[in-house]
Amino acid sequence: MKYFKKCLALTGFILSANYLMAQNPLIMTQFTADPSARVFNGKVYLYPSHDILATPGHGRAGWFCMQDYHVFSSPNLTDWTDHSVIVSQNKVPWADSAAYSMWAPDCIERGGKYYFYFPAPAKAGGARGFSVGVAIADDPAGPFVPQPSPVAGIHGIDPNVQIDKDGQAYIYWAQGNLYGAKLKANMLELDSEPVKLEGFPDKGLKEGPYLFERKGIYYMTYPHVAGKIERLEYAISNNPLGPFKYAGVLMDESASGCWTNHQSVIEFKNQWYLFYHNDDLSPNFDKNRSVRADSLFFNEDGTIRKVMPTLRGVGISNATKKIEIDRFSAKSADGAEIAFIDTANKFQGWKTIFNKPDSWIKYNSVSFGTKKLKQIHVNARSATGGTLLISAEGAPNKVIAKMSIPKGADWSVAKSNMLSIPAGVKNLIVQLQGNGNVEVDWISFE
Ligand code: FUB
Repeated sequence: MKYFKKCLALTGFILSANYLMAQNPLIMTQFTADPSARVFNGKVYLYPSHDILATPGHGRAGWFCMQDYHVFSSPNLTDWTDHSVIVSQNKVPWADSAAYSMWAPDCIERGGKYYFYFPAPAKAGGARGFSVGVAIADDPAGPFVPQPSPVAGIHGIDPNVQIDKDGQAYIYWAQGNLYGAKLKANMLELDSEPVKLEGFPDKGLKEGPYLFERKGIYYMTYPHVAGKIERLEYAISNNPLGPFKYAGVLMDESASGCWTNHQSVIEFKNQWYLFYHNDDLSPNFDKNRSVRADSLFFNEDGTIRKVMPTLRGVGISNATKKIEIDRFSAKSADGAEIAFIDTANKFQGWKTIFNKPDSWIKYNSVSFGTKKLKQIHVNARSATGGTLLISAEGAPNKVIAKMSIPKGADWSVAKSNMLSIPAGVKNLIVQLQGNGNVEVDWISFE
């Protein structure tokens, strides 16, 4: 079964199902990139690209390889449902079904219909380079019906569509620089000549335009190669088509060296979020990326505070679900190392290795709800045997459980009664008591 799941994940053919996922990266069952997040009907919908590994005859080895799109939704930014494939290269009438280049998409609602925009190369005889297609659905999770032809007048990648307060729709795309045009109310045809958007740095590739409006300011966010790899920047305007004024860096180049980044920004339940990607599940090949989310904050003057990427990400973790403490909020400088559980199947995620005396890790925002939870479960193994102290952060920190992990080579779930029972939302600290070597996969409460 493990081998079957691994094959599905590597080839990108994961079956439609509900998956519980949280933290960064958001999706642990397949590679995801170029996230366009949207709020529809009180839920967050995520429309990412779907990276897969090229295989002989299917895509170009060593390059981006994408044959379809999935959509995911979440009511709380913690639990995500995969609604499976919504558009495939071999079901788009005009697209080259052997191109494996279904790059960054977007989706928007108008009049109760959902318009999904995606770039792809056309079949022989069509336009050269990338065109932008549209697929339409009655529900944000599909089914989506691709239109017979791409949008006339657009040659480029990374479509982004926004509808202004007056009802006028705009479409943006990239081709080295950023471009924009008005869209007709049918959302399928341009309603103005495309213009190159002005006000961005002259040098270095710019792509992935994503516009949003807040308090009358239009924020154009975009990845830009200012140095060697992409970082996220933004520019502002009082007009959806500019001219824009460069306003700063939204997120620095990734520490891991992932060459691309790609963003979207939403407000959900009174908090703003930045969705972006990194190469968490494929640190040695940055064309297999994974979507992340972190909170975004504005200054009083409307400028955006630079977003620092975290592993903890966003959302509140339910104490009764598996809490992956390796997606930590903070940790001791020494010890508490993070490593893949199985380097041959990175979709299994990470483990925390407590290998220095009293090393610790902190995981924020765990909801203990109102039900009295009595036991703690820890999936762990230990080469030495050791003891973990689990505390709920407060004043003073309170040890809520003490867990003995027996010496042994195999993973097993250790269970122990709790010493005290926290309520509400707490930050957890897991600490090795004294010496030892203890590896933890996840913890959970029952
Ligand atoms: O995913 C393929 C391309 O990489 C996207 O279209 C760009 O924005 C970059 O993320």
